[in-house]
Amino acid sequence: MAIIGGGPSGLLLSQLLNRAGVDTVILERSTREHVLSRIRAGVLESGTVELLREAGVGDRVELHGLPHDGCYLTDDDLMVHINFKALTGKQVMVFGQTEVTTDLYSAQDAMGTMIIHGVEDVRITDLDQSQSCVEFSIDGVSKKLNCLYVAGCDGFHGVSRNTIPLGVRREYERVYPFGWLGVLSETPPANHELIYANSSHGFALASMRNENLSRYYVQVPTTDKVQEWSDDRFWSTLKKRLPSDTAEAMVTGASIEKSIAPLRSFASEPLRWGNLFLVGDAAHIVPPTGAKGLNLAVSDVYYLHSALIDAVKAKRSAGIDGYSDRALARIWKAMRFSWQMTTMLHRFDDEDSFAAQMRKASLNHLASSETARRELAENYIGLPY
Ligand code: RFL
Ligand code: PHB
Repeated sequence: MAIIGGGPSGLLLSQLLNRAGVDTVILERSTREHVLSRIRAGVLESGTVELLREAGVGDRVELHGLPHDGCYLTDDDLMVHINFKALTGKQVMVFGQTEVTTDLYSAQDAMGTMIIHGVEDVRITDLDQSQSCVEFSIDGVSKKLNCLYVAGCDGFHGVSRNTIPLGVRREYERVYPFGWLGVLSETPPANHELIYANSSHGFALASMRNENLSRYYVQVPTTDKVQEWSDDRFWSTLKKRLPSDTAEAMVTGASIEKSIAPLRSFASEPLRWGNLFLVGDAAHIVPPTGAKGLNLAVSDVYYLHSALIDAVKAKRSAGIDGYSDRALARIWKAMRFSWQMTTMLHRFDDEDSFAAQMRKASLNHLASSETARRELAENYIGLPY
């Protein structure tokens, strides 16, 4: 198997395949240091944690992950508690994507998997033949890799998706008119559970990595540049958006990372074309408001790894034939949830006064209806595979 992309999807898929005796080669454009320095997801569904365990990389999540029983959605000083544990019996785990990726690289090294960093000009060919081919160059030298199947795990800006002819591909997209400015700081978290805050000033999120490492986000215009955001400006903006008690008590400090991510919903269908399978961000993007991106990449891997093992080891094709439809059914539900959370919690620049009232009403409804809270909790902790 050729796996394009050494992010979480590519690494996890490779790890699960290797454990079942299927050989893989991973082709990654960036250096390992670069992949490991990208601060991204922080919330893992229990299904994600279970699959990491099955892949033999569950020890550190278990030891250092922070199990969360709930989270808060707020509207100025109104705080609505969503008690996942009471409403669904499940929890989520707060554990950084960088940690997951670190563990996967170590496990893959121990397996002796060939991971080639710094690949350029990747081209996938012969997808309709019994053997396919991936051409690439490394240090200016052209190489060719023959394989049975190709997994496109190369993220939103990768090459795999565009290998599928335009006439076959259907794409769905919504680009939101704002981004998230994220800050990592060595300070204790503002609250013991995550706070998703709606306010008249815009959205903010208070998250964390551990008891002395906080992760915060504020909604910003897509045109903003990181250099325009001093630490002081960031903290004062964040404080205006969080409930006043939390803002007053929170500890601030120097940022150790600061970046802006645009928000979009995107899906490309189908996920399979000949011997090529798309996985994770290569096929779909959700706005981070529902904490679903990495978890969706993992559920794709869940469906695909067993299907590929069946195809390679037992020559049974039912699994790979059904992969696209099976994965997309779950993907669209997570797309809906992420879009709904985003719409409910963000201020749109050109919005009318009615829109702000709708957001307030949604939060008031959540505050008064256990049914509404359960619906949110069921989606947040992760729909069944
Ligand atoms: P990745 O992580 O983008 O990895 C793809 C890899 O492919 C490489 N690549 C290529 N390699 C070879 N040839 C090419 N032509 C290539 N083109 C690209 C890239 O260098 C890269 O290493 O995709 P993957 O593996 O599918 O993983 C997806 C997740 O990274 C992503 O969905 C999450 O980070 C999204 N996300 C969140 N997800 C959650 O489940 N919970 C969260 O709390 C959460 N928070 C977030 C997030 C994403 C964020 N940003 C920055 C968009 C918070 C933020 C701010
Ligand atoms: C994070 O901690 O980075 C994080 C948490 C929850 C989200 C998005 C990002 O919904």
